[in-house]
Amino acid sequence: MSKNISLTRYLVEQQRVDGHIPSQLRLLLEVVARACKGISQAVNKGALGGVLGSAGSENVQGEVQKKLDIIANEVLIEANEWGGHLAAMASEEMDQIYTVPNRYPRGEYLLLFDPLDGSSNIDVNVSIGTIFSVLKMPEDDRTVEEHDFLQAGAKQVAAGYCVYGPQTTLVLTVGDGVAMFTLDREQGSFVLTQENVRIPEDTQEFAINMSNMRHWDEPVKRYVDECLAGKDGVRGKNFNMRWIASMVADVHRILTRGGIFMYPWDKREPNKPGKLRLMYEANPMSWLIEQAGGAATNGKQRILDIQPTQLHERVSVILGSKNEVERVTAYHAKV
Ligand code: AHM
Ligand code: MG
Repeated sequence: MSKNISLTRYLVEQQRVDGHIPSQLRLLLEVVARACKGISQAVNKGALGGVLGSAGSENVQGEVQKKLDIIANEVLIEANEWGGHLAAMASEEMDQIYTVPNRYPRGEYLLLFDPLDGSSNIDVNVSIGTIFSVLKMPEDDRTVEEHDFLQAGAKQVAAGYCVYGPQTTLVLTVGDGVAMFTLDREQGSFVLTQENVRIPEDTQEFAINMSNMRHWDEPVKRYVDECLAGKDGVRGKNFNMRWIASMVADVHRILTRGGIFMYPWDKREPNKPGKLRLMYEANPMSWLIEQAGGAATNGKQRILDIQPTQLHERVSVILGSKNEVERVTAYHAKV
């Protein structure tokens, strides 16, 4: 790989290759990346910036908002509302969609995000991140409504995340494989550090919150029991376990060295399909994983084929190395 390809250059080249991405989408991705740089700075300051701790409010899902959740949400909105590339935005931290104000030109894209995923890790200095998904507005020239966002993940035109860890890394797909960019703080720009990311089809590493084991459904229990049995069990090999409790960090590890991540439906709240949100967590991550040769299902079907019915809809998530995801999915079919 030639050295020092900035995100800007990568996107310009994507635009030139058969017009792979239109200029408005290029602008949108540049703006999202700029917002992520701003969020990264706030995250890095931590206690020095007075940004840690609770904001004393709750979001639409009844979860306590941290100060950084709200700051990250504002940074993304302020960066994106005036550029003319968007029609509307939706966020984990906002009950309703946010339509671009009339005083700004309106574009053809819809942007969804979880401004700061892994909120429980903010105050303890563990990796967190921003997840985003881009859709096209189905029709121009009318008021944007919530149902315009309710498109299956297969319709995404771009998706990615930015992980704020020991390094700040932006990971992106526009449907042409997965590329990773590391923030060079001296240059102030994201630099391409890995192209054509591939996930190994097999793995010996699984990620799940084991404290929920007693609530799991039979197929998930069977899969994890078999992993735990190790070399002496039916799988004939030992498995390792990781759980960071930040989906961005767990997915980043899987894109880097393989693995399987599960946040399945469980019996704690049987009426909820899962904990994670379909539109701004599961869909973008599933597309990245598929673009890197992995798989993502809810145990029964491909996540990207699910037709959403609500903006903040939840979903059961099983994603990562292809053969392992297919195995857990097959266990569900046998129930
Ligand atoms: P959040 O968007 O409120 O941060 O919640 C999503 C996070 C995921 O990043 C992570 O995989 C999961 O919640 C962790 O849940 P748990 O605390 O049950 O382990
Ligand atoms: Mg989240």
